[in-house]
Amino acid sequence: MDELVDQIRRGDRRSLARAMTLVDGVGPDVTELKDRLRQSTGDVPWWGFTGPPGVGKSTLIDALVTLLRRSAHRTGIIAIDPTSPVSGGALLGDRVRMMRHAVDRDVFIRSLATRGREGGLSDAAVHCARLLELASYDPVLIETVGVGQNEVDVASVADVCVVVLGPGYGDDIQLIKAGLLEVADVVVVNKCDLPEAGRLLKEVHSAFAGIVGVAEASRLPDPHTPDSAGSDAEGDESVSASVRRVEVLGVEAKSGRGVEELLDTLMEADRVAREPARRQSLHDRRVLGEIRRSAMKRFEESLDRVLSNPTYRAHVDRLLHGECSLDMMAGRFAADAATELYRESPDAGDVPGEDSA
Ligand SMILES: Nc1nc2c(ncn2[C@@H]2O[C@H](COP(=O)(O)OP(=O)(O)O)[C@@H](O)[C@H]2O)c(=O)[nH]1
Ligand SMILES: [Mg+2]
Repeated sequence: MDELVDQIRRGDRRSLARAMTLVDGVGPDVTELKDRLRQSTGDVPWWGFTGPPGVGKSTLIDALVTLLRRSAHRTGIIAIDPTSPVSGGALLGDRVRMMRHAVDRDVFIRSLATRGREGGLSDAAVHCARLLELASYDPVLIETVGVGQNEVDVASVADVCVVVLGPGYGDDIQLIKAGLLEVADVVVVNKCDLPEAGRLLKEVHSAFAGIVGVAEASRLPDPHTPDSAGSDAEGDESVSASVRRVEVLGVEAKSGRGVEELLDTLMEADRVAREPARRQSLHDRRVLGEIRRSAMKRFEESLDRVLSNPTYRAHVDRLLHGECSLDMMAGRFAADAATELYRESPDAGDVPGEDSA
């Protein structure tokens, strides 16, 4: 384990690739590796790119990586596709689009498929991103499909979140606004070479740009306000902890037009994300997300076991005969599931630093 970690730190790509396969699995060794990763990373902001399939995320990332390489940034990329199996078409497409970087030793691209993964995606992305960070890739870019109601919740593990839209892809601004505004730092309208893009960019501008009243529903509070959208720095103090400014940019990923401006914006957001207090809160959020996902998984498994127990037949009858409310019954099952969990792992009460009640 120590040797593997050392080799990754020294930049050995094969060890890195092997570790990425490892963290995708389970077992005591893997748990130890994951714990090590969690303890030795958290300094590098991760940039998330999300948007509908075909909007040009991979092309955009490719263009950004070209610029990042010019300024000697070693860049790690995780490309996630919720529909295709690992060897499938879309991921292959991503690889092809980023192929010119594939031979670059200072660029590392990892594809993750979500099929058959059942919610483990955020964790898989987190572990892989940490591995990239351990191998001194900075920044780490995560590409993920999704817009609106997004069950692939990878945007929530990114520290800098870019939503990519384009003509014909995600024109339903209201839906997008509802689903992603609270996580977006930057909204990019791609394919501005196409005539229909103008109208979309206008719409997006009026829906998103300069918004400073966005509640950070899914993020920990912070005074994150990149200020290149025109306001003076003096306004920053007055912005409360629960609001944030969303940048809007139009680009042509294919030709590279506008990508430099986007990179400037991202670099500024990255700089803000590195400020110690902000860094701490982002890292806490990430780790809390891990704890939550793991706890929920255990609870759901326990609840399923409890619900499948035949002795609960009688309780169902009581509910059907109106002898108790659904709330009462659900509370009872939930409590039983929690009790079962506690029985299975009594040491869960012995988390260091906890006072027992
Ligand atoms: N016209 C135009 N097409 C683009 C642009 N950027 C990407 N594309 C094309 O859009 C398609 C999907 O791109 P891709 O990067 O794979 O999208 P992803 O699914 O979001 O990763 C490809 O055929 C790209 O060549 C652009 O700026 N203008
Ligand atoms: Mg792609």
